[in-house]
Amino acid sequence: MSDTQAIELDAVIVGSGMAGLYMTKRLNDRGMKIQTIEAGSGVGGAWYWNRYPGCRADLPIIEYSFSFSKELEQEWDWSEVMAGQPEIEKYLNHTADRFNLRKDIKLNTKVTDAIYDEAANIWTVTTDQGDVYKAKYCIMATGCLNEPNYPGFKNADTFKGDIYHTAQWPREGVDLTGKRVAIIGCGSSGVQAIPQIAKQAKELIAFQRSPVYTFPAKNAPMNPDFLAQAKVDYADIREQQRNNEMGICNYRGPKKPKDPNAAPKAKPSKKIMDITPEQRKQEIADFGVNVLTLYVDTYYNAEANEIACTLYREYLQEFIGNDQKADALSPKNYPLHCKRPVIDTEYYSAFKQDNVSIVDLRDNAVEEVTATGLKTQNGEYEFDVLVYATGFDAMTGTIKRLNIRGRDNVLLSDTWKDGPRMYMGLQSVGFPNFFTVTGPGSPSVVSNVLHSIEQHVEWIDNCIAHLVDNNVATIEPDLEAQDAWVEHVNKAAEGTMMTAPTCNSWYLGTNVEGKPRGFMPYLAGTKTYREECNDVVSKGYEGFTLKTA
Ligand code: N01
Repeated sequence: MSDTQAIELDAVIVGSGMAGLYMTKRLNDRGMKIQTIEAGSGVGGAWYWNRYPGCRADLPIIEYSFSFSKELEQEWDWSEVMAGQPEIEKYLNHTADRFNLRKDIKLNTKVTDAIYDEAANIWTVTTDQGDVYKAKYCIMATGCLNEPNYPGFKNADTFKGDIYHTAQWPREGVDLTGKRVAIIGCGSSGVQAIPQIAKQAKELIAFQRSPVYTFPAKNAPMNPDFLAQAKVDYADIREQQRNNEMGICNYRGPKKPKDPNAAPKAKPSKKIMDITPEQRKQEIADFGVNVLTLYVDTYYNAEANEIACTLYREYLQEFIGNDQKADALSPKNYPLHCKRPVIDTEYYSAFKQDNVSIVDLRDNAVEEVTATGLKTQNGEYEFDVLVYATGFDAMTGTIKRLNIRGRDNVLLSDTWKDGPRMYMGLQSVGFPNFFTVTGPGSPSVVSNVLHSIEQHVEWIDNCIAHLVDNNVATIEPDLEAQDAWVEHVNKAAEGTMMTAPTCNSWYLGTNVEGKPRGFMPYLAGTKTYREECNDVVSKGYEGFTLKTA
């Protein structure tokens, strides 16, 4: 398509998940000429793609919902405490309709290139449908968990049965009734899918390389009185979320007046090292196994962590009863709190079913895929359906696969070859007027991500308004500020279990072969981060260079 056919815009937004929808609304409200481009056939991003059985939120939905519209808060009724994927997808579609966003969203379209022309100060964005857009601003709202990760097993394409990835589950669903199913992986996706698949399949074999520490989700149907009260309390709930470093306030309903005669309520200890072995067991008995996540010392003290891990394995052994299964399901060799927390609904119960078995890959690696199943070092397994629950090339995967070229035709993926480099997770040096919502170096996935999305979208929107109002042509970070920020992000994660030498995770990029190891999100907390972002603005966009037209 020649330049004469290019569509001129103020901004291109890539993606129509939670971030893309809200970004579209904000720029729309400003009267900007925009185009949002979406690869899927519907809006919703992660909640559009991840439609595997059992997929649901892992935070209370009252807090994992948009806060930007009081009307939306009041008119939407949630049916569960942690809503499932269909309900969240419906909510996001409602949001798109409610705010008239669809007119700006082009579905079934993938961005292929985004190239900056310095002389014209314009981004040219092209798509696989032959569209060419020319825009002053380019905003990546592509999410942190978008690019599916497939293990590079030998002969992967020789399998004759059906193959699915949890992150690309067919829209029409899959009937697994009576099938022999294999599932590889046990992160949040595998842990949610296994109990549901176990209900349908004739046989389910779970192949696990790093069994998880997982805790009961405690999901339940939404109590209508609780929801009604939450609607009354929303302003307060949001305020409390803003004052919490995770963007979560654990709303429990209205505060009840204290009974002066009531006995003081027992609380678990703060540190596992402060209590005796007997007290530890007693606290698990009193408060449930979730208590292990409450001991603060387990997050940074290796000895405290190992005590918690041992207690976890004992709890598991007792719950499962079957020695082979308990042993294969027991997380070992890496600390609790290394990977993203996993919560579940009846995950371990599923392994008590006779039709569910587990193959421990720790000393028994996958050798190859065969026409009828999988061959590991110690055995061969046959099945009809292969499900990859093997996660994502997280945080950088999507952006690095695009042909994004900044000043001097420099490829973004080249500048990120040793790990992503961004200032505040918002912008990279060499890519003026190019923003990333919840980019590497921001709290994003180590917080209530929707809370972080809203904060980022609002920051970017206000920034663009500032540029327009002040006749600023470009904004771009300074190299020193970016280097210092990357260092600051690394420091924030130092000494935690998330960067322990025995830890591997998608936060660190070690789940993808060849990806450089480095902790990508910013761990200091969303409240701290918001203050840092506001501080940058109050100091005249400190660390950024703004050039007037
Ligand atoms: O992916 P994961 P996920 N051979 O990377 C295994 C969000 N999410 O899709 O740990 C054998 O966590 C891998 O093993 P290992 C949430 O943020 C949220 O489950 O690398 N196994 C691991 O067990 C979450 O953290 C919800 O040794 C291989 C699994 O595959 C994030 O998405 C629901 C392998 C991948 O686990 C990612 O979760 C779902 C190989 N070659 C997801 N390669 C909510 O609840 C990988 N594995 C909102």
